[in-house]
Parts: sequence; structure tokens; C-alpha cells
Amino acid sequence: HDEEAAAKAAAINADNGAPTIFDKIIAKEIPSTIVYEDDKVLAFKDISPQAPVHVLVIPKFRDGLTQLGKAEQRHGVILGQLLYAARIVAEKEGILDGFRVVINNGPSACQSVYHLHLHVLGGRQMKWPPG
Ligand code: D5M
Repeated sequence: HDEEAAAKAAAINADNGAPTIFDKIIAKEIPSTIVYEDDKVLAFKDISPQAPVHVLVIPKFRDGLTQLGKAEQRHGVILGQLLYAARIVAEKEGILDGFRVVINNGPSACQSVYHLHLHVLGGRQMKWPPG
């Protein structure tokens, strides 16, 4: 249950509103392979890819969105922008005909970074149900 313990520890960290590694990626203090960027959204390759294409799409300003479960009505615009950016990423990566968008919310979904992010996955046959 190491994975579960780590996920729960990360969740406690999130409740403190602590910065995450994604702040450093946004600030370009640590390197990432950027796939798409605009003034509101950043998309970059996942460091631990689970498919030939695995890109994370994040808001540049977390604004309380540590996880989808914390979303409020005022977040509607950025949530839409993130989903549309996922589509742009899929097109750029050549997987528009078949891709998956995933949001892990909370410890039981194995969320590990408490800055909202969409996973865009593709480039192989995806299975259902996911693990
Ligand atoms: O997904 C968090 C994801 O964040 C996980 O797939 C690894 C990825 N990650 C963590 N650190 C980095 C860096 N530095 N670059 C790129 N990707 C990273 P979750 O849904 O929270 O489990």
C-alpha cells in the first residue's frame, strides 16, 4: 500500500495549498517538453508516459483548482479552455482519431500532483475499463 500512502500524503499537502512541481514547470525553473502553450494553459509531456503520447494539460494559474473536486462555477471558463487545449494537443500529436482524456481526482484515484491536470493519452489501443 505504498502507492496509497504516497497519494494520501500528497492529498494532505494539497489541503495546505502548498505549491507543486507544476509551478516550477510553469515558471520554466525545471525543464519540460512543451506541446502547447497560451496565456492561460500549458501542455507538456508526462515524465512517466503511460502511452506513446502522454501529455499533461494544466492551468497556468491554479486558482484553488488543486483537483477537479474543488471546482466552483467561476472555474467554468478555464475548465472549458483546458478541455479545448486537450483537443489541440491531440491534433498536434496526430492522435485526433483516437485519444483519451483523464483526470485523477483524489487519493483513491491516485492523484499525485495537486494542481489540476488533464492527461491526454493515445498512440496505442486503449483498454476499457481503465485500472
Ligand atoms: O498525475 C501526475 C503526473 O505528473 C504523473 O503522470 C507524472 C507527472 N509528472 C510529475 N512530475 C513531472 C515532471 N517534472 N514533468 C512532467 N510530468 C511530471 P496524477 O494524475 O496526479 O497521478
